[in-house]
Amino acid sequence: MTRDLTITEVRLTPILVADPPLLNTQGVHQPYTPRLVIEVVTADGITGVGETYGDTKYLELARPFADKLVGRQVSDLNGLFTTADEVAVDSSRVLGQVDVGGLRGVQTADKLRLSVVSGFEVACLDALGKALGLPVHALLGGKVRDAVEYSAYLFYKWADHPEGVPCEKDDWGAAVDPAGVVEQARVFTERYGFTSFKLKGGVFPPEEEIAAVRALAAAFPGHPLRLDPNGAWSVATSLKVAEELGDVLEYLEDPALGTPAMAEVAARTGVPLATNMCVTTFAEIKEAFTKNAVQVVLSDHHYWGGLRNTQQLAAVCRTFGVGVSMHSNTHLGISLAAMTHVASTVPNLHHACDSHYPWQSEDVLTERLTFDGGKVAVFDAPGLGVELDRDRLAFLHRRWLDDDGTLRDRDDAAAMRVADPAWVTPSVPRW
Ligand code: GKR
Ligand code: MG
Repeated sequence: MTRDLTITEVRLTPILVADPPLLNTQGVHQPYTPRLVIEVVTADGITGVGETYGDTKYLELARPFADKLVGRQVSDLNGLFTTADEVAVDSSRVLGQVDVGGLRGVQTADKLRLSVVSGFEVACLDALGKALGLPVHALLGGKVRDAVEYSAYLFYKWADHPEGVPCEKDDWGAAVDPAGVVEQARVFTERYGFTSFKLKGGVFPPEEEIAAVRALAAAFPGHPLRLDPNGAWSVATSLKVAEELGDVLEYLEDPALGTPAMAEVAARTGVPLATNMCVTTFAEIKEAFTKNAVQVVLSDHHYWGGLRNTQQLAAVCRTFGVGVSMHSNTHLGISLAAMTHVASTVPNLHHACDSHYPWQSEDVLTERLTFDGGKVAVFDAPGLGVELDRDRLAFLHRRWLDDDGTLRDRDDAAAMRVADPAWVTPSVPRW
């Protein structure tokens, strides 16, 4: 039977999803975080779904991009990139790594475009898979594993958002010291069966975070541990932490900011360094690999431009003997499904991937994805294997519509200022 794969409609639904008060070096998560749900509809009435960042700067690009896709084929994945190049990026959105104070590296025009393209690529793959009766992993060449392992993503955390701030309650409690971090890790293992742990650091002075990782090592002997301060430390501090935790760390993630600093650290420690901050684009690979600055690159399919670019990154890493795994930001089940499909196809994936998903109590799917023994089973149903819950989507969109604009752009420093009016984004290195 011949299918008509022409895109006849693209629907964009910005939403706000509940987020607990998770701490990082820049501040604290807002009570709600923006995401964008993308739907592409084909002439045959098949709908594919994708998800990406929902802040204004992404919506600004997604809207004109969506208009350009009507009339094109969902199978024309390469065309997504050339079409995206036609969308103008406001120059005020383009920032360097240090200026942006962001947690995801430089913000070039291309990277902003790729972050948008990724959500559409996933939606097109979902639609194409449904049309052909094939799972997304089959469209990517086929899975090489039946389940993908994830790590418990531990955060320092307040029990609640600041008083008076409208929010959804969570049942995780506080974690602001080693005992709290170990307790959080226990809950993660009980609920999801994770066996490796990543602690988001850069929040407290390094000695306190070293103590937390030591406490984790004592509570979970032999389990892989990682610490990620998002580039908050100097080279000297990074080396000190590496020395003190070298016997228990699987890797240190972005201890210092930028490739030159990471290269200095890497040259003087045997602890592997991972990054989702200094290698976030293909253009950044050459310098980082030549300087041997990183031993593991954490792809985020959102800003790397999708699932096929993630496979290409994995191939480059394999060529240079650099490890590859996956980073995560706040995301929902559509993205977890997409991550799982692509991760299932990467032969050289030797580290558990990160996922924020357990922190998200809300989703836009009829059925949440589940972790069994810390793993997500790879779906074999056509497309991504997930189904959109339209009522939930409408509810979360209504929240976005009702917002006065303050939550439509993620701003961890602004959220911190609600509790501490004197808070300014710390300069780097912080310690
Ligand atoms: O959600 O606070 C957070 C994280 O710090 C996130 O924004 C980072 O992008 O998870 C990330 C990381 O590994 O750096
Ligand atoms: Mg990181």
